[in-house]
Amino acid sequence: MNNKKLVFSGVQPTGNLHLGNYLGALKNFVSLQKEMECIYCVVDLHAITVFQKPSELYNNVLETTASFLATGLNPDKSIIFNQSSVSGHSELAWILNCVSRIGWLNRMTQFKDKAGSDKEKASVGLYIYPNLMAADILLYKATHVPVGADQKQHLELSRDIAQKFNNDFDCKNFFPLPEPLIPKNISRVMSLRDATKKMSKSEESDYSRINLKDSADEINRKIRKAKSDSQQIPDNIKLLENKPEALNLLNIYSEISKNKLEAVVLEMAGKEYSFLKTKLAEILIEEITPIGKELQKLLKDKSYLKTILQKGSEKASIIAEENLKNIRDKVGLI
Ligand code: AQP
Repeated sequence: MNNKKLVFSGVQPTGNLHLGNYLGALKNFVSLQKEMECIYCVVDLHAITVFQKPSELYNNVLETTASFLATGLNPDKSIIFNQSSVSGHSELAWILNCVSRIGWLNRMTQFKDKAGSDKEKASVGLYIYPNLMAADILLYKATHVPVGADQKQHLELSRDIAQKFNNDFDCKNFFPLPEPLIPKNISRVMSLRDATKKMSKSEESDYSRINLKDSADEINRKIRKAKSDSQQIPDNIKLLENKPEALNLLNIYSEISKNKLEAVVLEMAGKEYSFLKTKLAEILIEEITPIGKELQKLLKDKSYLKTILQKGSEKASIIAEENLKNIRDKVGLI
C-alpha cells in the first residue's frame, strides 16, 4: 500500500466566507500545507445542489479562491482549483453512487436540515451530495481531510464507501480510509444570533456571522449586537451549559487569543459580557481585517485568480486521470 499522506478539502462557493469557515477549515488548511501535500478545491458542483444564480456562482468561485489565497494558501505549495474543471469528480461520483447505499444516505442529518420540511422538493443532487464528497476525496486517494465538525458524518460515509469499494472489487487497501482532521478546541462556530445553529453563509441575517470581508466597523457592530447573557460571566464553564450564546463568544475569544477556555473564563469571571465583547471585537479586527484587505485586493485581478484555478486544475487532472484509470480497471469498465 502507498503510505503517502495527502490532504484534500473543499469549500462551497455559496457566498461570503465567514469566521466558521476560517476557524473550522481554512486556518487548518494553511498550517497543513507546511507539512503535507495538499489539494484544496472550490466545490462548485456541491454549490449547485441548491439553486445558484449563474452570475453569482461565477463571482463566488473567484471570491472563494481569493479567500483561500488571502488566508495564506500558497498555490506553489498546494493545488488550488475548482471542482467542475476536473471531470473525474463527476465520473467517480457516478461509480460511487452505485456503491453507496440508500440507507446510508437516509441517515445524513445535513440533508434533513437543508431540505427542510418539504423533502420532495429538494434536488436529487442535494440528497446524493455525500457521494460526490466521497468522490472528491477518493479521486486523489486523499488520506486526511480537514473539516469542521459539521462534516464529520459525511466523512464517515466516505470511509464506508471506500471500504465497501475495496471489499466489492476485492482490492484491499485500494482506497485509503480518509481521516478527518477536526479542530480540537472550536470545531463548530455558532451563529451570533442563535447559538443553537452553526454560523453559516446561507443564514439570512448578516448579523449572524463575521465575514472575512467585514470592515472593523462591521465586526464591532456585529459583536456588540451578538446575543450573550444578562448575568455576569461565571467563574466555572459548567455554569455556561445552558447559555450557548455566551459560551460561543467565549469559545471564539479563547480560539483567537490562543488561551484555553478555562483560563479565559477565569480571566473574565465577574465581568459583564460587554467587557468580553470589547476585547473580542479588538482581537477579531486584528485577525480578520488584514485578510479582508488582501481579499479585496485580490478580487481586483480576476484574470490572476482564473490563472491560479487553471494551473491548479491542470495539476489535479494529472493525479485524477491516473487514479481513474485504475478505478475503471477495478470496476471492469473498458
Ligand atoms: N460554523 C462553522 N464552524 C466550523 N466549521 C465550519 N465550516 C462551515 N461552517 C462552519 C467548515 O467550513 C468548511 C467549508 O464549508 P462549506 O462552505 O463547504 O459548507 P458548509 O459547511 O455548508 O458551510 P456553510 O457556511 O454553512 O455554507 P452554506 O450556508 O452554503 O451551507 C467545511 O469544512 C465546514 O465543516
